[in-house]
Amino acid sequence: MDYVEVVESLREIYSKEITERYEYIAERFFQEFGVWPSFFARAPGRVNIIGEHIDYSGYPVLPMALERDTVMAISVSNEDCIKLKNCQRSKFPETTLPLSPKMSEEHHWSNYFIAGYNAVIHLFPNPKGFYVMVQGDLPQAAGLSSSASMTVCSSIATLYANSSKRISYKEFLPENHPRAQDMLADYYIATDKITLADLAESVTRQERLVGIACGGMDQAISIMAEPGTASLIEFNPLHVHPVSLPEGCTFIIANSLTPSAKVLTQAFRYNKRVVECRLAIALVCKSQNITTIPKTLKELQLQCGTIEEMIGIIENTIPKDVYKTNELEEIFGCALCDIVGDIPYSDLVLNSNYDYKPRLRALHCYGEVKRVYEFRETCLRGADAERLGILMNESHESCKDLYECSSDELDRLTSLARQGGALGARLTGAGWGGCCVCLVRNEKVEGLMKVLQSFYDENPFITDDTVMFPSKPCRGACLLDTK
Ligand code: NG1
Ligand code: MG
Repeated sequence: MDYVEVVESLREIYSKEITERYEYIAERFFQEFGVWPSFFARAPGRVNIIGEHIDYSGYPVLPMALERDTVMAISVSNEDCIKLKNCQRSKFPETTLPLSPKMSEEHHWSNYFIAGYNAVIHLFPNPKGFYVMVQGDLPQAAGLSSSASMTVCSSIATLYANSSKRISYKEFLPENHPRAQDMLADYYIATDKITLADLAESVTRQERLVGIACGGMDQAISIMAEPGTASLIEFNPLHVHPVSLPEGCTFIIANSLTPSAKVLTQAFRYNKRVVECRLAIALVCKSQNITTIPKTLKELQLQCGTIEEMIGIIENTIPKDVYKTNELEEIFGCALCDIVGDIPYSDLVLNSNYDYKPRLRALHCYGEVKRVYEFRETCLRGADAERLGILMNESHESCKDLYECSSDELDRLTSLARQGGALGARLTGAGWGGCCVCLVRNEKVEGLMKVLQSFYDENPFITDDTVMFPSKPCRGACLLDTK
């Protein structure tokens, strides 16, 4: 495959800016490896519009994919290894991986590459070596899923590098098909080796090995997003339903500039939330004499009643806000690890925490589920943007007070946004820092951005457009190839 051909066809269909980015990555590839890349893979980050911290409880979420993404340039080699480099080499040092790589115990960026690689490599008995140059334009630890965009990108790059078939978008989509523009190879991925839903689930399982007992929202939206719409994502089984966003409105993403370190800080707070949800389930089971403890709040609800009824059940059966480890062990008559031991990293959580808040966490989840459904219904009816804004504000309050995953900066930024004309504003992603998302009428975008700018004026070093930008729903991951 000829790189010049790739770039020429990119020029035909992409804007100058996008083409220049790919050319830059290809040139860096050539400098480092002495050959040109034969194809590119890209996978987007996402912004979650509503439905926070409920994917791992089995409930639907409503994100959209971003234009910002991770891009990989690839060329298959004759070597028995993967040579992995990043355009930002000081931040992401290069490494060489064997064809059956294991994640390193230390936090290294290549673990995310390995997660995506290992999600698909079992499909190929004789894996091939290849060269990879990575470049991404998503801020890290900002709640925009830079991690999933990396794992997804490496999974489709690995699939394609190892597949013997080469395909061209021109061959399998009629020229005037809207998706022909994307030079998609995902039709191939879907029909030949693995379905997109199985791919998303496999990447999620692997990403958990990096240190987080995460749900599957980020990987699913990065793979399955359709251009122009947000998605309602349901789990078990995975289903993605397009959701049209209100016309005449824009979503603005604004970074609180405090990184959201979910794995390493404050007693593994993300994983702690997963544990607390399970403790809520177990407390309800105890009081209702249910002997087999379901794994998710959704499975519990399916046994006990409607979402509305669940809120009452939680309020009645989990009377206190805070429980100590020994209190819980007394109630259950066993060690906590017997209740939560199957949750990844629960041992680390249990070793460093003595207070748990199962009631508040479960109340957030059931309340948030109601908001997700209402948000979607409102969009289906042609969208009452004001109501959507209220739901987003309520979601933020619930994340702040019940789930305790906001931060002072996020609270300040979201209230500034509301003062500045946003219909609604809320943290997005795991929280504890990172970005917020604001819904605003188009005619008020400029005014809102001016008001939000005052948050950044306090920090004279911030000039780039990664801190605040409008976002449109973009398509999911794809491969770019021309042969
Ligand atoms: P972030 O931290 O935004 O990538 C995390 C989880 C999601 C979901 C959200 C909270 C990962 C990879 N993803 O997203 O599954 O639970 O938090 O809604 O950790
Ligand atoms: Mg992430």
